[in-house]
This record gives sequence, structure tokens and C-alpha cells, in this order.
Amino acid sequence: MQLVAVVVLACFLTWTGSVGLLGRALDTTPCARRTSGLFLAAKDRQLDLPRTSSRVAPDTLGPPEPLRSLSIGDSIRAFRPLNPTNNNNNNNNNNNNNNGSTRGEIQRQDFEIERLALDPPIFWLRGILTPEECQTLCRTTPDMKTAETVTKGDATSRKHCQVAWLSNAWTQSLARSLGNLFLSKQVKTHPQSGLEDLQLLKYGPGGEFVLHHDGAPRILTILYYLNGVGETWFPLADDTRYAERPRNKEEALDRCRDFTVGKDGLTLGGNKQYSNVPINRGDAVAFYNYLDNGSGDFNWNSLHAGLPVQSDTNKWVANHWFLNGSFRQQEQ
Ligand SMILES: O=C(O)CCC(=O)C(=O)O
Repeated sequence: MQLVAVVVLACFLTWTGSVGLLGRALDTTPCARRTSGLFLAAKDRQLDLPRTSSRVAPDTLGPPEPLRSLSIGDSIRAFRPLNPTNNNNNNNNNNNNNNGSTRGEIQRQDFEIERLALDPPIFWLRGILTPEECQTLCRTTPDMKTAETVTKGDATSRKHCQVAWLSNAWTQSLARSLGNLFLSKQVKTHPQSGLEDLQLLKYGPGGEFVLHHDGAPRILTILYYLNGVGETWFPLADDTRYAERPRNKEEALDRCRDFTVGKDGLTLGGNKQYSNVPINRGDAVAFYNYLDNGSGDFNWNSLHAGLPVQSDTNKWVANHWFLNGSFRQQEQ
């Protein structure tokens, strides 16, 4: 009951605009403009986060309360305001998550946050987006480009994938609500904290993104599932075989070399054959990419893959990355 009250309060503050720097900074024009708080990255991801000597305290890089205290399988209810410009679209829909509203009231989207893993902290956001929002994003394809593929030797890390970067009042309002729930106060108010534009991804059949870490300075990833197609695999989530976490990518990859999707780690996705978490259109997953132990190092247990798309249907997902530039670049 206490947890619910805290979440409801956080969302209410977001809604009324009375939150601190996160909310205010995100209201500014996007793309490479910095205000007193969050720095908004340009679409091309050429991050130019300000250099200061003040580091955010590393032990604040994980989930804040009440999320921090959730055990695996526990969930809490939350809500976010829907963009007023979407109100007309939503007035007639039958989505139970969507609280109906009478004229003049702000609409809200109810959703549930469930803890999926402790290390790294992974949370399932059930019904964070409405069907209409998902549909709108999947139609926003004016300038999709072939996604950057990093190659090492012969290996192509991302295949059959197109990308676009979006920033508008709606993407910022969504990020503001989620930032208020998932970031600590210290991170939200730190001068080197920031947000990248929403990255929209369309994978064709067979499209995939091999095991990777999201890299610096992305401290928190929120991955939205826009049509319920495809799977994401976290092979080392809550891996208990070793006393120590992997120290680098090589060690992390080595540990999951013989792992099987659906059996080892955590798989989220629409295909029940592989997945332990049956995500649907409008769900999202939130996970933390740095250790919360004072070291400022990556948590290599956050390693994850977008598994090859099995169906003939495209897989649509989107990423919001929350940043903090006070940590050094590490090997990826
Ligand atoms: O497509 C997925 O399921 C994962 C996407 C991902 O890992 C990424 O874009 O960094």
C-alpha cells in the first residue's frame, strides 16, 4: 500500500509538472541543448555532455525506491499522463488499462511494473504504451536508415534492421514520466545527466542484434515493444554460478557461450516457445547498465541480444536511453 502511494505520488508530480530538474530540462527544445539539468542528445548521438569534475555518486545508479525494494515477481501499479494531443484518439478505445476520462480531464495510462531480475535490475512495464501510441510509432517511418552495424572480424552485430530517431513533445513527456520513476534524485539533478532521442527500430525477418552491452554513458535503457513481435535475451540475468560478476565483455560472453535461449537467463518476447516473459504490444523492459556498488563500472550481466526474428512480420521496438556522462568509456 505504501509502495503504491509513493509511485502514485511520483506520477502525480510528473503530471502536474512540479518535479525537479528532470521535468523542466526535458521541456526544452531537443537536440544538443542543455539547460540546468538533463542534456538532450542530438539525433546522431554525437554526445557532447559537459565535462565537470563532479561525478554522480555511483551508488545512486540503480533503481530508486520503491522499485529498489521490489522482490522478483512483485509488482506495483503506476500511471503516466497521456499527451493531450492523443486524447481524441483515445476517447473511443476499449483498452482497459486506459482510464476513461470526461471532457476537460487529463487522461492517464495505467500500467504495472514487475521486477524480473535483481542483477542487473530488470523491470517489466506492462501496458506502458497504448495501442494507438504503438501504431503511431510504427507508422512513423519517414527517414528510416539501415542501422549502424558494428563489425569485428567477420561478425555483423546487427542485421536487417532500420533505425530512426524521434524527438517531440510526446517522446519527452514519456521519458519524463519514466525518468521520474526509474532514476534516483541524484541522477536526475546531476549536470551530466541526459537523454537520447527515442530510437525507433524495425527488424525484418531474420533481423537480429547479437549479444552486446548498451555502452557508456547509458545508465538506464527502456526498450518498448511496439507490435509484440520478437524476443530479447538477457543470458546472464541473475546468473548465480560465479561469486564475482564478469569483469569485461570477453568474460561475459565466455560465461554464456553454451547457454540456451529460453532455458538460461531471461527471455522476453512474443514467442512462447522461447520466452519466459510473454511481452505484448505496448509493454516495455527497463534495465540498468552500470553497477550500483560505488565502482562506476559497467554491469556486464546487462549483456543482451535482440534474437533473430522468426516470423514473416517485422519486429518493431524503440529505445529510450538515459545518460550520465561522468563515467569513463569502457571496452564494449
Ligand atoms: O531488439 C531487441 O530486442 C533489443 C534491442 C537492443 O538491444 C538495442 O537496440 O540495443
